[in-house]
Amino acid sequence: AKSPVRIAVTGAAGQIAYALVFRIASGALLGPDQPVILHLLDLPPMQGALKGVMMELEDCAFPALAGMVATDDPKTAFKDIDIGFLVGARPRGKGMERKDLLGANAEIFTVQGRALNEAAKRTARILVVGNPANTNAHIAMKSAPDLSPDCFSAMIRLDHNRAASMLAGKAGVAVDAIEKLVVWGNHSPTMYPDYRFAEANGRKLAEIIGDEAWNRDVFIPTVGKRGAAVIEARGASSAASAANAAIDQVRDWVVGSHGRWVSMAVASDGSYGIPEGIMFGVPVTTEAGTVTRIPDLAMDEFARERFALTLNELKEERDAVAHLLG
Ligand code: NAX
Repeated sequence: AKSPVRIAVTGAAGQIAYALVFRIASGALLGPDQPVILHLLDLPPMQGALKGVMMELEDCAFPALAGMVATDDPKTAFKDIDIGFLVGARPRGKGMERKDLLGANAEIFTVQGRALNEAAKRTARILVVGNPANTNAHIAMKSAPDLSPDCFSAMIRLDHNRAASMLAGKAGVAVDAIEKLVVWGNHSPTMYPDYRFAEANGRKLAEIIGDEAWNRDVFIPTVGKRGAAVIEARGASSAASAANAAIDQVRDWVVGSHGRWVSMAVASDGSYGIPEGIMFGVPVTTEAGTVTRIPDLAMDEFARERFALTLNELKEERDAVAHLLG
C-alpha cells in the first residue's frame, strides 16, 4: 500500500475549503488509491465549524482519507506536510485600504512561512490561494529561508481556466483542445490573459477567432472582472471554481502537465525582465514537482504594455511589504 500524503489546508472552515477538502479526500488530486491525511488549520473561533466539516468528511466514508488533524496552530498544521493549500487570508474589511490589507496578510503569511520553514517536508509543494495571492506567496517564501523557492507558487489557474473556457466558447472548440494559453502576472484585474501563442487542433486560436478588437475590448476585461461578476451574480465569491483551479494547479505541479503549458505564478528567475523573487504568472510545463518555464516568447507593443501593468502592480505590492520582511 502507498504511504499517506499529508496535505494541509488553511482557512479550512471557509468557503473555498468547503469545496476543496472533499475533492482532495475523494482522490481528485492524487487519485483514489493514494491515501491522504488532511491537516486542517483555521482560527480559534472557527474550530467548531471545522469540527462540522470533519464530521461531514467522515460521513463521506472516503476510502482514501487516512486521517485528519484539526488545529489553530500553524506549526501543528504544517508538521511533515507534503502539500499545502494556503487558502485562509484576511479579507478586505470596510474602510480598509489596500496597504492595510497587504499589511494584515503580510503578518499572517510571515507567521505561516516561518511555521512551514520549521515543520514542513523539505520537498513540500505550497500553493497560496488567499489574496493578495502572489504577494502572500512571496512573503511566505521569504519567511521560509530553509525551503527552496521552488516549494512555493501562487494560484493563477482560476484565471487561466476562465480564459480557456471563454476562448473555447468563442472559437467553437473543446476547452481541452486549447494549448499554449498563457496568463501573465498578478492574480488581480491587471493580469494579462494572452492567446497569441495558443492553438487548438493544430490551428492558431487567434486566426480562428480573427477579431483583435474582441481580444482587447471583451476578452481581457471580462477575464479580469470575472471574479467580481460571480460575486454580483451569486452574492458570494467564487468558491467551487477556485477550489477546482487549486486542484488543477497542484495536480499538474506534483504529478505533471504531460508537456502541456499551464500558467503558474512562481518566483521569478529573472527571465522576461521580472525581478527575481516576484511571484509572477508565467507559462510552464511541470513534471513531478519540477517547473520548467517556457522561455523567450516574443512580446509586441500591446503585450509589453499589458505585461508592464501587472508587473508594476506586483513591484508596488512587494515594496509595500518589504519593511515587514526581516
Ligand atoms: P472565507 O472567508 O469563506 O474563508 C476564509 C477562512 O480563512 C475563514 O474560515 C477564516 O477564519 C480563515 N482564516 C483567516 N485567517 C486565517 C489564518 N491566519 N489562519 C488560518 N485560517 C485563517 O473565504 P474563501 O471564499 O474561502 O476565500 C479564501 C481566500 O481565497 C480569500 O483570500 C480570497 O480572496 C481568495 N481567493 C483567491 C483566488 C485566486 O485565484 N488566487 C480566487 C478565489 C478567492 O477569491
